[in-house]
Amino acid sequence: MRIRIILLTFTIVAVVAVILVLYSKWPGITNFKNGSLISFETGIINTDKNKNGLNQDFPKVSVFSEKLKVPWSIAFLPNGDLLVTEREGRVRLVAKEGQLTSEPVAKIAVKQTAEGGLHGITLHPNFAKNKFVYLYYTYSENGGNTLNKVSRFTFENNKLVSEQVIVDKIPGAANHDGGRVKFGPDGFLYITTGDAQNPSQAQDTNSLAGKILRVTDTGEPAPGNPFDKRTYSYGHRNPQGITWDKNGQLWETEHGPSGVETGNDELNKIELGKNYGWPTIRGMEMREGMVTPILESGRGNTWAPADIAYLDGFLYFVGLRGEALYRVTIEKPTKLDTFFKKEYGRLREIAAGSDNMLYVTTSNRDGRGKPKDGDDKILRINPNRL
Ligand SMILES: [Ca+2]
Repeated sequence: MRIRIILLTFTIVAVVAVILVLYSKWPGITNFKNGSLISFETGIINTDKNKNGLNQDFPKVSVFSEKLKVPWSIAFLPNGDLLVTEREGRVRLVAKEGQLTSEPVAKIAVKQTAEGGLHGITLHPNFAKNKFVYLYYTYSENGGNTLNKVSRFTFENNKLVSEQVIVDKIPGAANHDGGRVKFGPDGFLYITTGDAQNPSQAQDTNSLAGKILRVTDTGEPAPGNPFDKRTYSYGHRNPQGITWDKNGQLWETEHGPSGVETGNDELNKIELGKNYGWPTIRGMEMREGMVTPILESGRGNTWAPADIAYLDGFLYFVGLRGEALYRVTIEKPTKLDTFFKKEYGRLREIAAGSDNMLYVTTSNRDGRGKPKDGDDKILRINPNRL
């Protein structure tokens, strides 16, 4: 009898120990804090605190949503849901808890090229009243040429309807199609355009290529623009990210040369009417009348920076070929911190949510990456835990 009790006790202790060890290593469970259970798979946190959008208990990184295909850009709806563009031409709805709605909000007839397709998305500053959503995408007039346009849609009953083109005939190509659209603190729409593989266009202030454009919400040149055109700044190769800091300063990320001259990716401080030098100067080269970047990746080193976001004194941007999250402070933007190098593959979009978390998309299904299980994903990153 006594031996049986000892054996039974021993067995129970062993089983409990095995369960505890397995539980601590289980990938679906990353954190217990304040009695809340956080699931790595869904990113859902079982606590009331996230309802007020100020929860700091999120893990360092969790998968917020998955099974997207080349998510290019995110816009947060007022209710916390997300609109996400997929490069093939779909706009998807992702609920604020991370569930992807199977039926797309819109299917856009894009021209897909190596880099072209459906790119940026942004909401009108007065979206709550007018329901306007803006998209940037690549198209063709006759099947042969490649161009880009920005259109305004109305969001109704979970669909995008009533397309109105506001800027078209932006030069396009297989590569260097720009594509970020965001409204600035001045209420005007900023549009990044690539040089469309024709570098000299970036220096022509009459061309829409290789620019940051600034337009009204109907696509007219914004009052106060230099050159009386849509051009806001010029001499850009392929700007992929823009954001404003707390002082209203505009920052931009831009791809440097590829191929044998690869590297020299740029972080620029953008000012009205300035020339950012492409293709005349590269890296930290200086030339009268041209602006040298604040920071660059160096010859032979690639970030391939996509979008950039500002949060709490920091600029965060993500790298495609660099496969990392990068961070600088706006006080000293020359010191670069690098996170998640090669952990999640190619990263394209980064947006700060109203919960002060960073939402980052992978781009491993774009033909240049190695897809992992569940790709492409939206990762939720807690900046307080970096
Ligand atoms: Ca430059």
